[in-house]
Amino acid sequence: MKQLNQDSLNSLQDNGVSVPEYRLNGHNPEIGIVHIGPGAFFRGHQSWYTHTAMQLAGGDWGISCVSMRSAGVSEALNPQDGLYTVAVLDADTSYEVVGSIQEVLIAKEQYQALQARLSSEKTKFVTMTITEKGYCLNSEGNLDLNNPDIKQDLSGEQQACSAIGVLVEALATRQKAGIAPFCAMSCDNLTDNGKKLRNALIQYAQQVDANLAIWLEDNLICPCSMVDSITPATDDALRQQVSEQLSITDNWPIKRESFVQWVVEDCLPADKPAWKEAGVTFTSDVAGFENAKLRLLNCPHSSMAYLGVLAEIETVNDAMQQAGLVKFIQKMIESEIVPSFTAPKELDVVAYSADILKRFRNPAIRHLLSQIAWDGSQKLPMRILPIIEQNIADGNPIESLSVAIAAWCLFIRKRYIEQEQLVDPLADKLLAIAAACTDDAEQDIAQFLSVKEVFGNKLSADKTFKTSLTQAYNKLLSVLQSKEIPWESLV
Ligand code: CS2
Repeated sequence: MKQLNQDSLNSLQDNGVSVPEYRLNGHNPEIGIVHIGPGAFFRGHQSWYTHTAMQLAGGDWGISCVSMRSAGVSEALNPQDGLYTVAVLDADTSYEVVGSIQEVLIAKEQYQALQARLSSEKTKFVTMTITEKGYCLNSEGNLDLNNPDIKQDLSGEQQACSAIGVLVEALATRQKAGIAPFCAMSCDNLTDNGKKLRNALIQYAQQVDANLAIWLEDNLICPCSMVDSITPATDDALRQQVSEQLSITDNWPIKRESFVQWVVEDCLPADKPAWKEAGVTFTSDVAGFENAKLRLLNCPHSSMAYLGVLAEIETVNDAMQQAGLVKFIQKMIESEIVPSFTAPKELDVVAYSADILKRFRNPAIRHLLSQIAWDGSQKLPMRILPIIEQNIADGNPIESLSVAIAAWCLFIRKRYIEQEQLVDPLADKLLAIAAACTDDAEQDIAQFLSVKEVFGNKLSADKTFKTSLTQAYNKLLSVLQSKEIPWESLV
């Protein structure tokens, strides 16, 4: 079977598959964007949007995509000239070959080439999906100067290993060469992601060169954005499905649902891809959309992940088959999440939330709860804890949100007891707490709450939260033994 690449692209058109017309006959757009973090989400979302923009309006918006350490994506996509398939799996299935990626670099091994790309005048945007931990922030949202990667990069002894260190070095080169900064766009599930990125870059620059920091204050644009599309990890079943449908071998296709949304703060330079025509929403109220998405999608997602893993449920769709669990989540949404924020005027919260639960039921997508459970110490402060803080301040209930946090604590204990890997940058610390747990809810919860990196000073010391969390933990301990978990009795 032929391999997907520039040569085989022309023949694919005959299979009824959508192909990047701007790349037919060997034409390649020049690189105008560097993206850090070439995971499935980026390839199903931002890369696809830029591809769609070039399908509609052309332009030199090829992407150089950068992996900080791992060689996997480069080994898979470089032999394919950056081409890969997006399989949209929903009520209808469709396949699209995406052509926006022009090269894949590994920062660790191709550092000089990466710096050259980032410093080039032709690079107008740097986008990133580096996950919450990639920003190296502390619980106050500032750059964590004690983070080992940041410490190492600031010492200047070796090439930078953090995305923040890499980007500031390139920005310094641009300043010296009289080239304006690139527009830096965070595409991660962080509240105020653009502001946090901008702060991290400027705070890092302050440690290196006060002049550079001032120049960035004056010139650096970091729009906030909300990104959304459920994109589970690729598996062999998908590779096989794609090769059967396209009669071609694709080393690393991507699967996602048909829903896709990108809402960006309306402050981008004029010279940009035709993202608007490709469906990107530009608005001055990203925070409203971001709150709605983090609270109505990511919070239920993580809640289901921890509760589901405890109950040995495998996927989101499986969890949605448990009527009691769904009722629990619905009650959480209605009584505790919806009252916690103001949605943008144009968003019908009830319909939006119902639609999210429908997306969770997509039978064509196997989204592992264990994957969503990764990095809880980084995700909870973005998607659940701010709701709890807000509800305490407003005198609103926090019972079911406390159940979700208690489930996270018990999930860590489960990983410890079963000696399974805990994927989390704070794994060592959290597993040490799990090791000392005794089923004495008061004591166990006090230990978890002492992790300030997660709970911050305020929630760590909040009595209302502590009481509610202790009760939830006790309730979960008592129901998890049941054969049929009485989910509704949890609130
Ligand atoms: C999920 C998200 O893994 C997770 O934490 O909640 O990746 C979720 O699928 C996306 O944010 C959907 O846009």
